[in-house]
Amino acid sequence: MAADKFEFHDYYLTEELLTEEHRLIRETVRAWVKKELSPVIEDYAQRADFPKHLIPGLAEIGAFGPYIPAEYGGSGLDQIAYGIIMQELERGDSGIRSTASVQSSLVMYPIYSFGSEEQKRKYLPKLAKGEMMGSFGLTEPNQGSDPGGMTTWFKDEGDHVILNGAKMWISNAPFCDIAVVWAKSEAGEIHGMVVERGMEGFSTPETHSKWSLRASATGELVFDNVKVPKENIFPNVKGLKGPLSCLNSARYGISWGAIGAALDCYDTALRYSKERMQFGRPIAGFQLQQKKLAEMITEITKAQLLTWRLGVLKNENRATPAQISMAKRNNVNMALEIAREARQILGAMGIIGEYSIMRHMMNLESVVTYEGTHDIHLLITGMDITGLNAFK
Ligand code: TGC
Ligand code: FAD
Repeated sequence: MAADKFEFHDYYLTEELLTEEHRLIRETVRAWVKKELSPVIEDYAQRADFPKHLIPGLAEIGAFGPYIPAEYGGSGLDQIAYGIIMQELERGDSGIRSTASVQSSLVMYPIYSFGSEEQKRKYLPKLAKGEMMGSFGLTEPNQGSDPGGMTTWFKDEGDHVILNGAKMWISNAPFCDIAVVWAKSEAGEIHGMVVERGMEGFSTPETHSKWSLRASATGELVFDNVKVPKENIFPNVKGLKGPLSCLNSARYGISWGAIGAALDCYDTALRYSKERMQFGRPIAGFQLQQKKLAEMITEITKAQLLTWRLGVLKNENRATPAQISMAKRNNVNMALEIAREARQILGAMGIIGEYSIMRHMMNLESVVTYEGTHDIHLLITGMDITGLNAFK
């Protein structure tokens, strides 16, 4: 990949809305991405390999559980800081942001919010340090947008349960040490539990041949009569609202992350268009290219403002799930459209790995689907504004 020349674009001076601490975090993560991630990411994506050696560095910059209190190993930061970290990581690659989102919002968050004191002390400090990596199993082969119909189930056997079923499309599964798994009791109630690698009957086969998120490891979680101690079940939640609450946190982070991918595509296209000469002048001087670039920065600016406001509401515990859906849907779609337009500005050069645009575009095809598809988030907004449920 060509040298990382990324420059941040902040048309409405949103940096002024941040605290000194936020800016410091931004600089730290940005510098780490330039030094550690950018030089290797294209090679890992081309080989469809996850750069595992980056895990300690991610932990060091505080990418795992930034808003988890320090007593459990987190950094005790606010929600805007979490968003900034996700944005800077996704500026580098959505797959790396995915690893951090899953670890923070889908593994540490439920353990912190729904776990017993023993579970918190056992898992959270190691997860924060990257000494233990987690995955989150909600989706199944036959249940994607409709997770309430899951068939993974467990049977009560006194001091333990016996877990059977399978989860599919699970980020981090192939290398995870633990999995937060959502399954139904014999009574049909959804519960969450921590399944540990090494438990007999638990396997995590990798999913191959992805054209998207190639530098992120995706796989299945298969449970064949797995004996899970009852102390691994979350005591403080039951029902679909358990996993859906985790999604609120992850979707919020993605709404920031997608801006990072969009900024990287815009920045690359802007620089290229000023350098690339055709018909005796830089292509940036042609009105059609200016239209593309002007629309890109307009959409990025709108997304930056939307997301900053959402962060303030989240800090005040006032962000609703429907507001989060709106931001996830808008920002990921915005980033995907910018990636497509930016690719065209680079002409043929846009299709090769020397530039990051095509990788971002392919990654965003997963981001627009996972954590609730584009259509599902539209229906959540529709339900919120009309009071009518289009799902049932
Ligand atoms: P519904 O009957 O509406 O709700 C069931 C219960 O859940 C509550 N609830 C929520 N609670 C917290 N946060 C939310 N966002 C919530 N949405 C609903 C609801 O109040 C109710 O509570 P209660 O107490 O009455 O029982 O549920 P439904 O079955 O009709 O489904 C609604 C729907 C379609 C919106 C929901 O299921 C949905 O969001 N589907 C999309 C599935 C999804 O997003 N899957 C993501 C899997 S994880 C993933 O993709 C990780 S990618 C990671 C990476 O690499 O970054
Ligand atoms: P489906 O639900 O089958 O949907 C197919 C199409 O139908 C979509 O366009 C959808 O919008 C549309 N549709 C569905 N229902 C409706 C409706 N009611 N009205 C209108 N249209 C509808 N899951 C996890 O649990 N953990 C993970 O870590 C995880 N990581 C992932 C990583 C990757 C790379 C990918 C691609 C997925 C991951 N997922 C994960 C799964 C992801 O959350 C699901 O793919 C997603 O929720 C959609 O489910 P589905 O693919 O089964 O699509």
